Amino acid sequence: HSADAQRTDLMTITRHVLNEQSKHPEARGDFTILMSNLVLGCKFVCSAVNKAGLAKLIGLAGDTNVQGEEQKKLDVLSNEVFVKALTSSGRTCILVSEEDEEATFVDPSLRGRYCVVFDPLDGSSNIDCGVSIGTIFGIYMVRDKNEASLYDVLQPGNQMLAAGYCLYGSSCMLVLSTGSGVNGFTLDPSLGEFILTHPDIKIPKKGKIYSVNEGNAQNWDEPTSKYVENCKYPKDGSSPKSLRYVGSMVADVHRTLLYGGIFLYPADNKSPDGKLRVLYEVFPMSFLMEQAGGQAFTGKQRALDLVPTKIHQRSPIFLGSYDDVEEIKALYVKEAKA
Ligand code: P6P
Repeated sequence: HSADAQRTDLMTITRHVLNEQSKHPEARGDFTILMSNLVLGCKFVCSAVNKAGLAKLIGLAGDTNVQGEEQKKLDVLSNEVFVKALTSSGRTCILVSEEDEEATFVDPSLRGRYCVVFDPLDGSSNIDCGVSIGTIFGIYMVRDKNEASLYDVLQPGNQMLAAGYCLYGSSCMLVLSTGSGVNGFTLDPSLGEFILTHPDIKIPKKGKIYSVNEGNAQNWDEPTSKYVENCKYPKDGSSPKSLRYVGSMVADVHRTLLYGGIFLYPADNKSPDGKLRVLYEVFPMSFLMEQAGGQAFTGKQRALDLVPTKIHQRSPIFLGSYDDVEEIKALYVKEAKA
């Protein structure tokens, strides 16, 4: 295309998902409807997050706002918006949210074939200081919507049909994979549309950045300690890696995806399963990394092969550039054999 033609050939996320759907002749458009409701939720959260600071400024936050309503915390508000948007889509059956202790089983009259696991506003403790935050989601197909049970969401990540995140940062970016590669869409606020800006994202095979909370170093196990040591004092004479750690998973993973490198949230002797949640943090980000040519490892196995037994279960996670994860994997494998 000429640049001009490209500019007028708007590839919105809806059009992109429709194109993807046309590759599945049996598809009935349900996934497209599901995605458009998920996207609506992201647009709402993007707008609410951008106003949050202002809301605080004009005193809307805290006890009551000008309508005298109780000002909800952003993560509670975001969760309500996603639950309502997904339920009313008529395409979902079970919802698992970081904000809700129990899974939501959609009323049978409104049930569809998809199960959505999500963190509506991950990293929300960072809002007040203006650090980027995000929504993370994964999508499973229910076996039988009339016999829906927790079993349908206690599935390994390798059963996910799609996964993605929305980053609320300097721009609002939705990164999505439906199983054939990873694509990035940027919200154009003047159109209210997510436009394809990063087609077919591939993570560099090896990176120069490691991303971990060094404050936990005294609690790390041997393989993680050795790996991080080698990032800082390379034995092969190569230059040390840079440390970049935002403390907001979506921001750290997005940078890793685009620039390469490795993101680590290891187990430590205080939290043997690490901190990040399997269903709606570890699986979606691992799915995206593999689709982009990277990999994701728990310290024991390929992350997507892990079979969860509880919906809020945690797991250690090492994800990012293929070669970087391969290095730490070798250290864990060696320890397992010792
Ligand atoms: P720590 C944010 O609270 C979060 O859930 C993730 O977004 C982030 O990667 C992680 O926790 C940061 O945890 O222990 O390094 O502050």
